[in-house]
Amino acid sequence: MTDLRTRSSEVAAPQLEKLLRAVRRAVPVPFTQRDAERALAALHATDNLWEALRLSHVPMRALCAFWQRLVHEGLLSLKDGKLRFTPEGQQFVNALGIAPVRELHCTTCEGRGIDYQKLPEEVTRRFAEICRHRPAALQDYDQGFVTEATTLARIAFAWQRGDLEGKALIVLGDDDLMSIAAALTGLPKRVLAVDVDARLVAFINDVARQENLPHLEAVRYDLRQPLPAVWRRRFDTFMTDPTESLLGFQTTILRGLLCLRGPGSAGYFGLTHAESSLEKWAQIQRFLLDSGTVITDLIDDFSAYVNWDYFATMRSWAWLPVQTPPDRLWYFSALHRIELLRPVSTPNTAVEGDLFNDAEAATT
Ligand code: SPD
Repeated sequence: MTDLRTRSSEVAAPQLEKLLRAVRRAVPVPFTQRDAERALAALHATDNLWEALRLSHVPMRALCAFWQRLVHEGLLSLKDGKLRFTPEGQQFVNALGIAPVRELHCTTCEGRGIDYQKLPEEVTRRFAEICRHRPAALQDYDQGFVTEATTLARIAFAWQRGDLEGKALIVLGDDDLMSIAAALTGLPKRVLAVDVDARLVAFINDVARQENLPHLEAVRYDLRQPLPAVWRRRFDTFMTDPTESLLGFQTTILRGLLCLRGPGSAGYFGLTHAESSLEKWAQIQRFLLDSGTVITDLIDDFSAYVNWDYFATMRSWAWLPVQTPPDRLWYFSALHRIELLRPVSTPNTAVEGDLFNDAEAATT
């Protein structure tokens, strides 16, 4: 006997196929059936656009095209800036058997698996005070810094993994002020921050002087240029949070790898779903393996980003079905730790081209 649910899923499955084809025609970004299911599950859980973005774990460009398509098909309404299923849309997700996204992570550590409050209280207090005067995020360099809790949690995590205490740390691009948080612990024997942004270099060096952190230094450096010989194979650990065009990402990681002493050294970076499809994640994972590293840790949604004030000029603003300013944290990234297995043999040449944009870039 064919029940109502079976009959409606016979209609819904081809309708989903049609939606997938339309999105794939509209944008040059991978969009899988599972992406569509994740996006529907998020809309099942919230009617807030920014919350739905966070929960979907789908590249923003494809997600926005999907939302537009749902509206076009009469499955989603946009009344009062809210994304709500129409009765037909509700029937559609029910027929597909899609459950709402569930958030079951630990509320104490916010799902990071690390308690940054175990850092000395003085570190968190001084870091909070320093951050009050930090430079604003600049769109030119795709800056967008993480919450203070995130930076401290990254440092606590690296400490736990043995990548901080007595080690030499380099931070490539440091609007998150990881170098300062690391130096405040007094654990690393050396902390060097390199950044193209002269404001950040001056800020970090001022903090080093004012806070009496003699092992902390910042130097202006453009990652497009070959890595200076004085930094090659001099560090045990690198940390970075690269822009996510494939070229920008690979350039940053390759410079980081060149800094490492050799096998056993470690690197940390973040990667989002908002600007990187799982196809890009796969490309990056292949690149990491081919570069002689292995991923030892991957914690999704570890890093939460403070809303930058250039949201209305980022390229994804025009894609949104409703132009409503972010009213909560929505941009998150997965913390990755990699460890070097073999000596680094990558070339150290200058890089040309657009480091900030590829088809999936959304917040540049
Ligand atoms: N454009 C604002 C956000 C930029 C953040 N860049 C780092 C992304 C995580 N790898």
